[in-house]
Amino acid sequence: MAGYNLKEIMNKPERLSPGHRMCAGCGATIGVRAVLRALHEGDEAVIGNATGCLEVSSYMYPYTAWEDSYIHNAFENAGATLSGVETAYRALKKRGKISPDTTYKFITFGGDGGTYDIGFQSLSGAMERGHDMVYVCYDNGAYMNTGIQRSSATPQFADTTTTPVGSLSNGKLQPRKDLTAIIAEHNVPYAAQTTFTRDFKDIHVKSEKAIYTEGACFLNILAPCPRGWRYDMADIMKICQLAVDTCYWPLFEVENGTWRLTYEPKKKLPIEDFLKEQGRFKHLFKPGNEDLIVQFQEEVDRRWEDILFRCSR
Ligand SMILES: Cc1ncc(C[n+]2csc(CCOP(=O)(O)OP(=O)(O)O)c2C)c(N)n1
Ligand code: SF4
Ligand SMILES: [Mg+2]
Repeated sequence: MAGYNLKEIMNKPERLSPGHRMCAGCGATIGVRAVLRALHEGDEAVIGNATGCLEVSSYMYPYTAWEDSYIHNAFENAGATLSGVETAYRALKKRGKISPDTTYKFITFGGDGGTYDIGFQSLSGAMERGHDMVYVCYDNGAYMNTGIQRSSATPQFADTTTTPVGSLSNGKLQPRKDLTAIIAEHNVPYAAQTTFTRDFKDIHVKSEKAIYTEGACFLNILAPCPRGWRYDMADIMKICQLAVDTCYWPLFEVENGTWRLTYEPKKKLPIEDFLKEQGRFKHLFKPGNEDLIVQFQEEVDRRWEDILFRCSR
Protein backbone atom coordinates (compact mmCIF):
# COMPACT_ATOMS: atom_id res chain seq x y z
CA MET A 1 0.00 0.00 0.00
CA ALA A 2 1.21 3.50 -0.82
CA GLY A 3 1.33 5.95 2.15
CA TYR A 4 -1.90 6.12 4.10
CA ASN A 5 -3.74 9.41 3.78
CA LEU A 6 -6.94 9.68 5.82
CA LYS A 7 -8.36 12.59 3.85
CA GLU A 8 -7.81 10.85 0.55
CA ILE A 9 -9.38 7.62 1.82
CA MET A 10 -12.41 9.38 3.29
CA ASN A 11 -12.97 11.27 0.04
CA LYS A 12 -13.32 8.09 -1.99
CA PRO A 13 -16.83 7.53 -3.43
CA GLU A 14 -18.99 5.62 -0.94
CA ARG A 15 -19.89 2.08 -1.96
CA LEU A 16 -22.54 1.84 0.77
CA SER A 17 -24.69 4.85 0.11
CA PRO A 18 -26.58 6.90 2.71
CA GLY A 19 -30.32 6.42 3.10
CA HIS A 20 -30.18 2.91 4.55
CA ARG A 21 -32.17 2.27 7.73
CA MET A 22 -29.39 1.32 10.18
CA CYS A 23 -29.47 3.22 13.49
CA ALA A 24 -27.45 6.42 13.57
CA GLY A 25 -23.96 5.71 14.89
CA CYS A 26 -24.14 1.96 14.20
CA GLY A 27 -20.72 0.31 14.14
CA ALA A 28 -21.75 -2.15 11.44
CA THR A 29 -22.14 0.48 8.72
CA ILE A 30 -18.98 2.28 9.76
CA GLY A 31 -17.17 -1.04 9.42
CA VAL A 32 -18.62 -1.83 6.01
CA ARG A 33 -17.74 1.58 4.63
CA ALA A 34 -14.21 1.31 5.99
CA VAL A 35 -13.72 -2.12 4.39
CA LEU A 36 -15.11 -1.06 1.02
CA ARG A 37 -12.89 2.03 0.93
CA ALA A 38 -9.97 -0.38 0.68
CA LEU A 39 -11.14 -1.57 -2.74
CA HIS A 40 -8.98 -0.11 -5.47
CA GLU A 41 -10.61 2.25 -7.93
CA GLY A 42 -11.99 0.38 -10.91
CA ASP A 43 -12.21 -2.97 -9.13
CA GLU A 44 -15.65 -4.51 -8.87
CA ALA A 45 -17.00 -6.34 -5.83
CA VAL A 46 -19.59 -8.99 -5.25
CA ILE A 47 -20.97 -8.69 -1.74
CA GLY A 48 -22.60 -11.47 0.23
CA ASN A 49 -24.50 -10.61 3.39
CA ALA A 50 -25.97 -12.91 6.00
CA THR A 51 -29.24 -11.92 7.61
CA GLY A 52 -28.87 -9.43 10.44
CA CYS A 53 -29.27 -5.71 11.10
CA LEU A 54 -27.00 -4.85 8.18
CA GLU A 55 -28.91 -6.90 5.66
CA VAL A 56 -32.46 -6.09 6.68
CA SER A 57 -31.72 -2.37 6.90
CA SER A 58 -29.62 -1.85 3.79
CA TYR A 59 -31.47 -3.93 1.25
CA MET A 60 -35.22 -3.88 1.10
CA TYR A 61 -36.29 -4.85 -2.37
CA PRO A 62 -36.57 -2.85 -4.60
CA TYR A 63 -34.30 -0.49 -2.65
CA THR A 64 -30.64 -1.00 -1.97
CA ALA A 65 -27.87 1.05 -0.39
CA TRP A 66 -25.17 -1.11 -2.02
CA GLU A 67 -23.38 0.23 -5.07
CA ASP A 68 -21.87 -3.20 -5.84
CA SER A 69 -23.50 -6.51 -6.76
CA TYR A 70 -25.17 -7.81 -3.63
CA ILE A 71 -26.50 -11.19 -2.54
CA HIS A 72 -28.68 -11.51 0.54
CA ASN A 73 -27.99 -14.80 2.24
CA ALA A 74 -29.69 -16.96 4.74
CA PHE A 75 -27.90 -16.94 8.07
CA GLU A 76 -26.37 -20.36 7.59
CA ASN A 77 -24.63 -20.09 4.28
CA ALA A 78 -22.97 -16.75 3.65
CA GLY A 79 -19.58 -18.46 3.44
CA ALA A 80 -20.89 -21.13 1.07
CA THR A 81 -22.65 -18.69 -1.24
CA LEU A 82 -19.61 -16.56 -1.93
CA SER A 83 -17.50 -19.72 -2.28
CA GLY A 84 -19.84 -20.73 -5.08
CA VAL A 85 -19.82 -17.31 -6.72
CA GLU A 86 -16.03 -17.14 -6.59
CA THR A 87 -15.75 -20.64 -8.09
CA ALA A 88 -18.19 -19.77 -10.88
CA TYR A 89 -16.19 -16.62 -11.58
CA ARG A 90 -12.96 -18.58 -11.95
CA ALA A 91 -14.65 -21.14 -14.23
CA LEU A 92 -16.23 -18.49 -16.45
CA LYS A 93 -12.98 -16.57 -16.66
CA LYS A 94 -11.15 -19.72 -17.72
CA ARG A 95 -13.68 -20.25 -20.51
CA GLY A 96 -13.22 -16.69 -21.66
CA LYS A 97 -16.77 -15.69 -20.75
CA ILE A 98 -15.69 -12.89 -18.40
CA SER A 99 -13.42 -10.09 -19.46
CA PRO A 100 -9.92 -10.53 -18.00
CA ASP A 101 -9.64 -6.73 -17.85
CA THR A 102 -11.92 -6.30 -14.85
CA THR A 103 -10.93 -7.49 -11.38
CA TYR A 104 -13.71 -8.82 -9.18
CA LYS A 105 -13.38 -9.21 -5.43
CA PHE A 106 -15.67 -11.35 -3.28
CA ILE A 107 -16.56 -10.03 0.16
CA THR A 108 -19.03 -11.43 2.65
CA PHE A 109 -20.37 -9.57 5.66
CA GLY A 110 -22.00 -11.31 8.59
CA GLY A 111 -22.92 -10.33 12.12
CA ASP A 112 -21.54 -12.27 15.08
CA GLY A 113 -24.70 -14.39 15.32
CA GLY A 114 -24.41 -15.27 11.64
CA THR A 115 -20.67 -15.86 11.89
CA TYR A 116 -19.65 -17.23 15.32
CA ASP A 117 -22.77 -19.37 15.61
CA ILE A 118 -25.20 -20.11 12.81
CA GLY A 119 -22.99 -19.66 9.75
CA PHE A 120 -19.87 -21.08 11.36
CA GLN A 121 -19.87 -24.34 9.40
CA SER A 122 -20.09 -22.65 6.00
CA LEU A 123 -17.47 -20.07 7.02
CA SER A 124 -15.14 -22.83 8.20
CA GLY A 125 -15.65 -24.72 4.93
CA ALA A 126 -14.95 -21.65 2.80
CA MET A 127 -11.78 -20.90 4.74
CA GLU A 128 -10.56 -24.49 4.63
CA ARG A 129 -11.15 -24.81 0.87
CA GLY A 130 -9.21 -21.61 0.37
CA HIS A 131 -11.58 -19.65 -1.84
CA ASP A 132 -10.25 -16.32 -3.00
CA MET A 133 -12.60 -14.26 -0.86
CA VAL A 134 -12.81 -12.22 2.32
CA TYR A 135 -15.22 -12.96 5.12
CA VAL A 136 -15.86 -9.93 7.32
CA CYS A 137 -17.58 -10.36 10.65
CA TYR A 138 -19.02 -7.22 12.20
CA ASP A 139 -19.07 -8.26 15.81
CA ASN A 140 -21.53 -6.33 17.95
CA GLY A 141 -21.69 -9.12 20.47
CA ALA A 142 -25.34 -10.16 20.19
CA TYR A 143 -28.22 -10.93 17.85
CA MET A 144 -29.15 -7.27 17.70
CA ASN A 145 -31.70 -7.33 14.91
CA THR A 146 -34.10 -9.61 16.76
CA GLY A 147 -33.84 -7.83 20.09
CA ILE A 148 -30.38 -8.30 21.64
CA GLN A 149 -30.14 -12.05 22.29
CA ARG A 150 -26.82 -13.50 23.45
CA SER A 151 -24.48 -15.11 20.93
CA SER A 152 -21.19 -16.91 21.48
CA ALA A 153 -19.52 -13.53 20.84
CA THR A 154 -21.35 -11.88 23.74
CA PRO A 155 -18.93 -11.05 26.56
CA GLN A 156 -19.37 -12.68 29.94
CA PHE A 157 -21.80 -10.89 32.31
CA ALA A 158 -23.44 -8.86 29.54
CA ASP A 159 -27.10 -8.13 30.09
CA THR A 160 -29.05 -9.36 27.05
CA THR A 161 -32.67 -10.37 26.58
CA THR A 162 -31.78 -14.06 26.83
CA THR A 163 -29.30 -13.52 29.69
CA PRO A 164 -31.27 -10.92 31.64
CA VAL A 165 -29.72 -9.52 34.76
CA GLY A 166 -31.83 -9.95 37.88
CA SER A 167 -31.77 -11.21 41.42
CA LEU A 168 -30.74 -14.70 40.24
CA SER A 169 -28.57 -13.77 37.26
CA ASN A 170 -25.49 -11.66 36.59
CA GLY A 171 -25.91 -11.81 32.83
CA LYS A 172 -24.23 -14.17 30.39
CA LEU A 173 -22.44 -17.04 32.11
CA GLN A 174 -19.69 -17.79 29.59
CA PRO A 175 -16.83 -15.67 28.19
CA ARG A 176 -16.96 -15.07 24.45
CA LYS A 177 -15.62 -17.42 21.81
CA ASP A 178 -12.30 -16.37 20.26
CA LEU A 179 -13.27 -16.65 16.61
CA THR A 180 -10.29 -14.81 15.12
CA ALA A 181 -7.89 -17.35 16.63
CA ILE A 182 -10.10 -20.23 15.47
CA ILE A 183 -10.11 -18.98 11.89
CA ALA A 184 -6.37 -18.30 12.01
CA GLU A 185 -5.97 -21.99 12.89
CA HIS A 186 -7.54 -22.81 9.51
CA ASN A 187 -4.16 -21.91 8.00
CA VAL A 188 -5.60 -19.07 5.99
CA PRO A 189 -3.13 -16.62 4.45
CA TYR A 190 -4.57 -13.68 6.36
CA ALA A 191 -6.78 -13.23 9.43
CA ALA A 192 -7.01 -10.09 11.51
CA GLN A 193 -8.87 -8.37 14.27
CA THR A 194 -9.60 -4.65 14.07
CA THR A 195 -11.92 -1.82 15.08
CA PHE A 196 -12.20 1.94 14.63
CA THR A 197 -9.16 3.87 15.78
CA ARG A 198 -8.58 7.60 15.50
CA ASP A 199 -7.28 7.66 11.94
CA PHE A 200 -8.94 4.45 10.68
CA LYS A 201 -5.55 3.28 9.43
CA ASP A 202 -5.67 -0.08 11.20
CA ILE A 203 -8.95 -1.13 9.60
CA HIS A 204 -7.95 0.28 6.22
CA VAL A 205 -4.61 -1.49 6.02
CA LYS A 206 -6.09 -4.78 7.20
CA SER A 207 -9.03 -4.55 4.80
CA GLU A 208 -6.72 -3.89 1.88
CA LYS A 209 -4.50 -6.83 2.86
CA ALA A 210 -7.52 -9.10 3.27
CA ILE A 211 -9.03 -8.08 -0.07
CA TYR A 212 -5.81 -8.24 -2.08
CA THR A 213 -4.21 -11.33 -0.53
CA GLU A 214 -4.98 -14.34 -2.68
CA GLY A 215 -6.94 -17.01 -0.85
CA ALA A 216 -9.45 -17.12 1.97
CA CYS A 217 -9.07 -14.17 4.34
CA PHE A 218 -10.92 -13.18 7.47
CA LEU A 219 -11.50 -9.88 9.26
CA ASN A 220 -13.16 -9.58 12.64
CA ILE A 221 -14.32 -6.02 13.34
CA LEU A 222 -15.49 -4.94 16.77
CA ALA A 223 -18.54 -2.94 15.70
CA PRO A 224 -20.26 -1.34 18.71
CA CYS A 225 -24.05 -1.18 18.82
CA PRO A 226 -25.29 1.80 20.84
CA ARG A 227 -28.69 0.16 21.40
CA GLY A 228 -27.50 -3.21 22.63
CA TRP A 229 -24.47 -1.96 24.54
CA ARG A 230 -26.41 0.99 25.92
CA TYR A 231 -24.04 3.92 25.51
CA ASP A 232 -24.45 7.36 23.98
CA MET A 233 -23.96 6.88 20.23
CA ALA A 234 -21.58 9.87 20.02
CA ASP A 235 -19.12 7.89 22.17
CA ILE A 236 -18.31 5.17 19.66
CA MET A 237 -14.69 6.18 19.12
CA LYS A 238 -14.10 6.41 22.86
CA ILE A 239 -15.61 2.94 23.35
CA CYS A 240 -13.42 1.45 20.61
CA GLN A 241 -10.29 3.10 22.01
CA LEU A 242 -11.09 1.72 25.46
CA ALA A 243 -11.67 -1.73 23.96
CA VAL A 244 -8.11 -1.74 22.59
CA ASP A 245 -6.45 0.10 25.48
CA THR A 246 -7.89 -2.33 28.04
CA CYS A 247 -6.85 -5.21 25.74
CA TYR A 248 -10.45 -6.42 25.66
CA TRP A 249 -10.14 -6.31 21.85
CA PRO A 250 -6.47 -6.60 20.90
CA LEU A 251 -5.52 -5.46 17.43
CA PHE A 252 -3.49 -8.12 15.66
CA GLU A 253 -3.05 -9.92 12.38
CA VAL A 254 -1.97 -13.41 11.42
CA GLU A 255 -0.19 -13.60 8.09
CA ASN A 256 0.68 -17.08 6.84
CA GLY A 257 0.78 -18.36 10.41
CA THR A 258 2.81 -15.47 11.83
CA TRP A 259 1.03 -13.53 14.56
CA ARG A 260 1.73 -9.80 14.90
CA LEU A 261 0.35 -7.16 17.22
CA THR A 262 -0.62 -4.04 15.29
CA TYR A 263 -1.20 -1.94 18.39
CA GLU A 264 0.14 -2.18 21.90
CA PRO A 265 -1.30 0.22 24.48
CA LYS A 266 1.33 2.37 26.15
CA LYS A 267 -0.47 1.68 29.39
CA LYS A 268 -2.91 -1.22 29.65
CA LEU A 269 -6.05 0.23 31.23
CA PRO A 270 -8.19 -1.65 33.76
CA ILE A 271 -11.22 -3.36 32.24
CA GLU A 272 -13.56 -1.24 34.40
CA ASP A 273 -12.81 1.68 32.08
CA PHE A 274 -14.40 -0.20 29.16
CA LEU A 275 -17.23 -1.78 31.16
CA LYS A 276 -18.43 1.31 32.98
CA GLU A 277 -19.28 3.12 29.74
CA GLN A 278 -21.95 0.56 28.86
CA GLY A 279 -25.39 -0.03 30.32
CA ARG A 280 -25.18 -3.77 29.62
CA PHE A 281 -22.54 -4.02 32.40
CA LYS A 282 -24.15 -1.61 34.86
CA HIS A 283 -24.87 -4.35 37.42
CA LEU A 284 -21.15 -5.13 37.71
CA PHE A 285 -20.66 -1.86 39.55
CA LYS A 286 -23.19 -2.62 42.28
CA PRO A 287 -21.66 -3.19 45.73
CA GLY A 288 -20.98 -6.90 46.18
CA ASN A 289 -20.19 -7.56 42.52
CA GLU A 290 -16.51 -6.60 42.69
CA ASP A 291 -15.46 -10.23 42.19
CA LEU A 292 -17.23 -10.33 38.81
CA ILE A 293 -15.04 -7.50 37.54
CA VAL A 294 -11.99 -9.35 38.89
CA GLN A 295 -13.10 -12.45 36.94
CA PHE A 296 -13.61 -10.38 33.80
CA GLN A 297 -10.16 -8.84 34.19
CA GLU A 298 -8.55 -12.25 34.67
CA GLU A 299 -10.07 -13.51 31.43
CA VAL A 300 -8.89 -10.41 29.54
CA ASP A 301 -5.38 -10.83 30.98
CA ARG A 302 -5.26 -14.52 30.12
CA ARG A 303 -6.20 -13.85 26.50
CA TRP A 304 -3.82 -10.90 26.21
CA GLU A 305 -0.92 -13.01 27.54
CA ASP A 306 -1.86 -15.72 25.05
CA ILE A 307 -1.70 -13.26 22.14
CA LEU A 308 1.61 -11.82 23.36
CA PHE A 309 2.97 -15.36 23.50
CA ARG A 310 1.75 -16.19 19.98
CA CYS A 311 3.20 -12.91 18.67
CA SER A 312 6.58 -13.59 20.26
CA ARG A 313 7.08 -16.98 18.58
C1 LIG B 1 -31.95 -19.51 10.66
C2 LIG B 1 -32.46 -18.22 11.16
N1 LIG B 1 -32.70 -18.08 12.49
C3 LIG B 1 -33.15 -16.90 12.97
C4 LIG B 1 -33.37 -15.84 12.12
C5 LIG B 1 -33.89 -14.54 12.69
N2 LIG B 1 -32.88 -13.50 12.71
C6 LIG B 1 -32.79 -12.56 11.75
S1 LIG B 1 -31.59 -11.42 12.01
C7 LIG B 1 -31.16 -12.17 13.48
C8 LIG B 1 -30.07 -11.60 14.34
C9 LIG B 1 -28.72 -11.57 13.66
O1 LIG B 1 -27.68 -11.39 14.58
P1 LIG B 1 -26.22 -11.07 14.08
O2 LIG B 1 -25.79 -12.04 13.06
O3 LIG B 1 -25.35 -10.92 15.25
O4 LIG B 1 -26.39 -9.67 13.33
P2 LIG B 1 -26.94 -8.29 13.98
O5 LIG B 1 -28.42 -8.35 13.95
O6 LIG B 1 -26.39 -8.19 15.35
O7 LIG B 1 -26.43 -7.24 13.05
C10 LIG B 1 -31.97 -13.31 13.73
C11 LIG B 1 -31.89 -14.18 14.91
C12 LIG B 1 -33.13 -16.03 10.75
N3 LIG B 1 -33.28 -15.03 9.86
N4 LIG B 1 -32.69 -17.21 10.28
S1 SF4 C 1 -29.59 -2.27 16.64
FE1 SF4 C 1 -27.36 -1.97 16.84
S2 SF4 C 1 -26.42 -3.23 15.20
FE2 SF4 C 1 -28.60 -2.95 14.71
S3 SF4 C 1 -28.66 -1.14 13.35
FE3 SF4 C 1 -29.02 -0.43 15.46
S4 SF4 C 1 -26.98 0.15 16.22
FE4 SF4 C 1 -26.67 -1.14 14.41
MG1 LIG D 1 -24.69 -9.18 16.20
